[in-house]
Amino acid sequence: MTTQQVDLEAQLAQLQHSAQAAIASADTLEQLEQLRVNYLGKKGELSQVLRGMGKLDAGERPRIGALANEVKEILQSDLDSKRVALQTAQIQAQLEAETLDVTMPGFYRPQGRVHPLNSTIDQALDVFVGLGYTVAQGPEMETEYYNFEALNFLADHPARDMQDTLYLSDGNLLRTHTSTVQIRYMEENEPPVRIVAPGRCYRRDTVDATHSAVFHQVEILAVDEGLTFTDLKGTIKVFLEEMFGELPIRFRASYFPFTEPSAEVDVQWKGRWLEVLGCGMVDPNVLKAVGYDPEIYTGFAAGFGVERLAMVLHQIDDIRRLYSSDLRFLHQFQ
Ligand code: 2NL
Repeated sequence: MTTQQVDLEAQLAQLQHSAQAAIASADTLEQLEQLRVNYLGKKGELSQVLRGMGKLDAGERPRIGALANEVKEILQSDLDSKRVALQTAQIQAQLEAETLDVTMPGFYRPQGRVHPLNSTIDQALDVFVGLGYTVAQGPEMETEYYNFEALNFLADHPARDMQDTLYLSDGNLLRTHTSTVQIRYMEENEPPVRIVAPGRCYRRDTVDATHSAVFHQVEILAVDEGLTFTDLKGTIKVFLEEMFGELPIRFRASYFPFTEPSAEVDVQWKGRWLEVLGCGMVDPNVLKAVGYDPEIYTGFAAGFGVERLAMVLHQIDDIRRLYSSDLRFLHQFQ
């Protein structure tokens, strides 16, 4: 055996020994990959050792070559099993980190509720949507035309007074009812019309137990050929039955600028007659204002204050409670 040969054999043994030790102590897949490059890569240590084979006698090369292959295969197999071990450990660590302890106490999340004004609006919309009405909405800032003129309020009507209506400095105003939405809808659509318009309204008012400067209204409007006061009465009866259950109701003659004839409706609730809404046949002047021919079409309309209805339904004694955001109050509903 030549010294060259002994030398190479020793180098291979040394390489195998140090590589195996390094592989065994690798902690990460990145480190392992670095070791593979360092030992078995094209410019790695094994390649360097094999470069020494050029100096060997031709007869000795096969044995050293075979030995080198053996080392390479051993290291390759060590790398493979170490990689599998590291991957398994990684998955295991991840599984342990993500373990869900189903016996842990839950987080307390306070339960939200629907505000009584919104549940009253929702209830009313459900009834009218069930009757085939479409929900319509519009702006809260309005012009005098949509809030008063188109609704047949005369120029000197007291409701138009600065005392009652909130005017903006540019001459616009905050709507005092959602009839504005219905006028806008009729301008854009031909009959038949069946709409329900919920929304926030404003008035210039001193706040007390029954008055609020901001309040909510729901109005309905139907326009078609041949609609009569009887259609209005039937619709109101169905609506109030859905809201209050079957109670005695009565229609009293009344007056609104935008309906003729007009009526106010009371329900008998715990032995007392309570006024709950106003209604009537759409005034021909209102139909004309939106370009409908009153000789062909008739309509009926109704409107109610959401606060008032919610107060009757839930026996609330002061309208201000509906705006106080007092959870002790709000938790009682729904
Ligand atoms: C009430 C009374 C009412 C209407 C609203 C209406 C709308 C148009 C045409 C005709 Cl576009 N009428 N709405 C009709 C009668 C009564 O509301 O006491 N609301 C709180």
